[in-house]
Amino acid sequence: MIHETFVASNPKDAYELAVEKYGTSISLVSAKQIKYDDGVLRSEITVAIPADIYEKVSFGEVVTKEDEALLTEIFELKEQLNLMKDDIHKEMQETNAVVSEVKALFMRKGISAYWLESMFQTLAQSEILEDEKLLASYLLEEIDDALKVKKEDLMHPKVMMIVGPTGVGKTTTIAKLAARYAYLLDKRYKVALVNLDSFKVGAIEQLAHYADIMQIEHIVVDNVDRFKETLEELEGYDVVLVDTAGMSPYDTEKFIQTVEFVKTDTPREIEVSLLLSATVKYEDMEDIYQNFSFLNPSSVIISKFDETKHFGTLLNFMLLYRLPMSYFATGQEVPDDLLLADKEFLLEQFIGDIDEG
Ligand SMILES: Nc1nc2c(ncn2[C@@H]2O[C@H](COP(=O)(O)OP(=O)(O)OP(=O)(O)O)[C@@H](O)[C@H]2O)c(=O)[nH]1
Ligand SMILES: [Mg+2]
Repeated sequence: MIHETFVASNPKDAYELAVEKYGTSISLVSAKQIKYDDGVLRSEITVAIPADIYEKVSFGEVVTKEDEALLTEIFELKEQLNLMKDDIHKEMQETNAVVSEVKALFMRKGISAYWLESMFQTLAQSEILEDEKLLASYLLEEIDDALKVKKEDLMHPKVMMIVGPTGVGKTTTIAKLAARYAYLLDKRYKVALVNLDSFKVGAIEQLAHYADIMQIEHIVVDNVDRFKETLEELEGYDVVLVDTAGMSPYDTEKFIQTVEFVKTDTPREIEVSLLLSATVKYEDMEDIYQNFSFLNPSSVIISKFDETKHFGTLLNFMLLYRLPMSYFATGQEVPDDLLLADKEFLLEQFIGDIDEG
């Protein structure tokens, strides 16, 4: 095995650079967050590459100097054309009062100029740009189209792992989901809880407390081998819910440990859900997503819906990252404060906020 280090702004991008170069047969050796001399925090990922793959990639194909020069020239021309196109659209947007007004309103509510401008570009010369109400409804429809919902699917047995920053409501949401699957649906599913959080004082008791009330299986696991065994032992269960320790998006050590759990070779695929709080500010949301995306979440659960009236930031995040939403947590009450993710519900909140100006 040969080791090579890749650097990017977050662990996932660094890992993807490695995969892009060497394919998926690499394995992760270490990951660090390092502040460089320019003051910027970067992620360094070291991977091990099988020797034959390393040689093939390093000495395999030879691109001639002429090919390289031609490709660079084509790329630069394309860039110039794109810049010219952007300038024309920008001028049109700046001189149209309806567009400026609607853009300012949506931006005040958290939607990014980037997304709005791309929408206005697709409307160039359309009459929609002449009428504020029409334009606002068009944008709302586009938001509706872009949002994705992951339908609840309990047809097949599943292992659902919830990850997310500290204190967002992972354990509370697991308890709500456990109650929902075990008692509140037409069919009563056989549910077990697995707790990987042996970091936080009281974490074991917190989940055990809910498990005792609901009378469902609860197992604490602190290493990957035991996790694999536990999932095998729980094969007869319909749903295994896995609680994890809260992680700062910058705590690379915990990420590596969690990746090891996610990668565990088990007969059932581990479905990772990222829990995000609706109250987080946009920059943090992006940092959280970029770091947690390393764990390959297949859906997002939004918590603390009840703690804000402003959903623009959340919508903007969803527009850019296009992750399917699965559930909304709307308060502290177990099991009541949980809803299936619903675009209409989210948009209604947003429209309410827009109507207030
Ligand atoms: N208002 C509100 N509070 C919530 C919601 N979900 C969880 N909480 C509260 O948030 C606090 C933290 O919840 P936990 O479930 O312990 O959060 P966690 O993500 O497991 O925390 P760590 O394990 O420490 O990372 C508790 O007081 C919960 O009652 C929600 O949807 N709305
Ligand atoms: Mg917890």
